[in-house]
Amino acid sequence: QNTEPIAIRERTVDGFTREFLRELNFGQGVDLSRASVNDQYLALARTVRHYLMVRWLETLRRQYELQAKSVAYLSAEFLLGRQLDNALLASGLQDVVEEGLGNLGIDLATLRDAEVEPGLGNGGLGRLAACFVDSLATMNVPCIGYGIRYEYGIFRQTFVDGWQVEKPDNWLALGSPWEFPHPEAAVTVSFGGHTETYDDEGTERTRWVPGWSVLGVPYNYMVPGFENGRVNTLRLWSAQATRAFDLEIFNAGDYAEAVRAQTFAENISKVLYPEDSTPQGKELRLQQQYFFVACSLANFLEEVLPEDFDLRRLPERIIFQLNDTHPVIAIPELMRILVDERKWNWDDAWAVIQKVFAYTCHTLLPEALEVWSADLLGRLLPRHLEIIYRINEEFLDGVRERYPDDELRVRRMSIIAEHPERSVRMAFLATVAGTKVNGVAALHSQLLADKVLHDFSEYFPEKFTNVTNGITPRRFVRLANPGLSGLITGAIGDGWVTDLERLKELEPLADDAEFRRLFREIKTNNKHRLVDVLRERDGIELDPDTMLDVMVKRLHEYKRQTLKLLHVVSLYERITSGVLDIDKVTPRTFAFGAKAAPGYRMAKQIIGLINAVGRTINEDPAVKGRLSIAFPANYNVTLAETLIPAADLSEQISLAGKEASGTGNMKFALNGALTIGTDDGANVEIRQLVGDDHFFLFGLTEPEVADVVDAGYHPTSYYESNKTLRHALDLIASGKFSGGDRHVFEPVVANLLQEDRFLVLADFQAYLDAQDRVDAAYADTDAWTRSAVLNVARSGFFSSDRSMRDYIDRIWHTPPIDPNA
Ligand code: 26Q
Repeated sequence: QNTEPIAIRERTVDGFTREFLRELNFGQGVDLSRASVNDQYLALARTVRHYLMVRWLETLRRQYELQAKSVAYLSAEFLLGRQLDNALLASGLQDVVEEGLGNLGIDLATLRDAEVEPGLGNGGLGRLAACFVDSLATMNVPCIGYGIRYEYGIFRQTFVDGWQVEKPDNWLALGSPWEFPHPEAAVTVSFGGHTETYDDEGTERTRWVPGWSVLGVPYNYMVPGFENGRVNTLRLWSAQATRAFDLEIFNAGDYAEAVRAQTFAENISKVLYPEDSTPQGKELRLQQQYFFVACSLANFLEEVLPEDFDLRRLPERIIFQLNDTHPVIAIPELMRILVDERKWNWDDAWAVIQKVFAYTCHTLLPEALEVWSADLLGRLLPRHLEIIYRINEEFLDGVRERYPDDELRVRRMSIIAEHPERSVRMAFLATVAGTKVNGVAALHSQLLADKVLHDFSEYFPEKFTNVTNGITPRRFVRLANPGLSGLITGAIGDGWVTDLERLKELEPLADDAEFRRLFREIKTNNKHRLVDVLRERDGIELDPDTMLDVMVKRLHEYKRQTLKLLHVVSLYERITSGVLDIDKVTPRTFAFGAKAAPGYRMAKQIIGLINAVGRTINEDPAVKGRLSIAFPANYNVTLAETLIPAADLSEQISLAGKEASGTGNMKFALNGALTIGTDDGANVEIRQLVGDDHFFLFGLTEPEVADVVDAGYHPTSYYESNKTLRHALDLIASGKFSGGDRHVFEPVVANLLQEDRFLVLADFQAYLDAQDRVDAAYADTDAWTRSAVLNVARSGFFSSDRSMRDYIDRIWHTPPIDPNA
């Protein structure tokens, strides 16, 4: 019997048009004359999805036949961005669709804009996961992304009087055409209860008697490779009440209680936690973590692997990559499955565990390292806590053996912390159990091994490695910057889209005046595109004839948005007080984009201050045409895609040693912005590759920071000795930006003067000096453009395809799949 998927649809304009109208009529139940934009968008998305479907089924079938080793990328966040354009690009349907819709009088751009982006992540870590699965599909590597289908993603940011107000992100309200729910494949996940031991034919075993459970329903998403026919799977889990749970209570006659139970279960995947550091230790967050990890392991072991698979061979078939500590509970979960359910002995199970997990760390801030109280863990996952205790005991036995009479070291390395309360250090657990631990940029991996996990890198030197982050050139260059893409392809062919190092071939063109002219023209066009978007989206009027200086990222003190702001305030203060001749000031637009965690008060204050300074400066005729601030609310992937290609200057100004990598920095460089930045995260590697002459470096280095802090840092001494700094801070403190009210921004000023944890004042003068160098460089348009071209030409290293190759070589050892097999 023929079980081949139905043949691919005709890839012609007529073929497409037929399919599209069919989807509109039969899928949406409307005819073209009455179809809303959303109807048309949904029909188009479903049509495109159908073209990819055969490839998806084919990929799954081939994977089942080959039984090749796969990557399971476990991540609590996948910040995908809009899907339509990427699906069109991957399937090669862009032209056909544009023409077909055009014939029907429909504008593709309008439908594109109808898509609400799935914001299932906070920032860098979630976007990285999305770039990685894109690269793996494009490189023909089998991968399943596993995560959570949050009903509400990252909040929608609005400003009320300049203050951040969060609105729920109801991204599913109009339906999501990209997901495939599979309720029949639901997995039961249990929580709570107690453990007990029993005699199993002479062996003492433990079983977990859970207190309650929920269902995990998988929703599959396509992850299409670029023009290569592979479509991998992203599987996101949604929580539902179990039948048993419901029925039991229904039968007891308590209808209200049954409905309440349902709500309780569904809460687990209700909302993404918007904190991206200083984790709060909330019970629901732990429930989320265990929920998606338990679903994913069960799914892989029971559905993806063949029924009779011998789990002793698991390392031949899978590597579970842990995206930070959020999925680390997978480690005791797999131990529990092997030891309690499959009745393996402990050592055999432990041997397999140590081969199938690898851990990526994304932070250096001590307060961002995840720790769960033993009390909470024991209540929610009693068996897992016991397993963690045993892992720790056996690990510490080894440490004692290697370092006799060093109890201090043993206490430092214990997975269990005792103070301020007994708790589990998830990063330590991941390091002990995993085959590899990696940081996300060279400097970060070095600091990880030397500082954060120093005892561990001494104990397990072979486990520590670096994989520098990357970004997908498909979304962030090819799609986001069609003008530049066309210019590049015209010059060197289109191979760069999947082999980004080929951008090197552009280097000689940096000296070609005509190429530079075209490059500049594209930048200007991108600015005009941004002008249109910001006018429409935010009512912001942006001047396209100014230097566009951009700082977009989550709001965090360590990222130092206040340093950027002090630069702006200082320029304004010096112009208005007559110290600076306005005619000597390069006209600039300072663009900010940043969400603050809702509970992070200082971050919200800083947002209020940026908006307040913006209002004052933008209204002041004294600096009109010279200085302005644009702070569009709700910076997200979609806005990044028009903002980044328009930028001239990229602000990457974190305190050295605090930003693990950064990935925005890479997106800007690849779109021809120059970077002003500290010696931090991946900036270090960007500067090394593009060259010092094409990068504005400033500020303390990481070892210098350590010295300053050790010597006792006193921000007031900088305030007292630097007049420019003093005047800028005094202007804020004077109430100039708060209608004369000196109290409003007092906390921000006081914090900088009294504490300044991230040495903003210490780096202030160096930053101003670097900005003067920026102005001088910008004045020579040709030299600036030359540097911008070289930034593009020399940044091919930052493709996430290269990151994937590094993971494969150093960590995963997944052989490539022969596309003809
Ligand atoms: C943890 C527990 C409870 C609640 C929330 C969290 C949580 C959620 C998200 C903790 C951290 C995050 C996200 C961190 C993140 O995005 N880190 C960034 O990762 C990027 C990719 O590696 C790096 O480029 C950035 O430098 C790093 O800040």
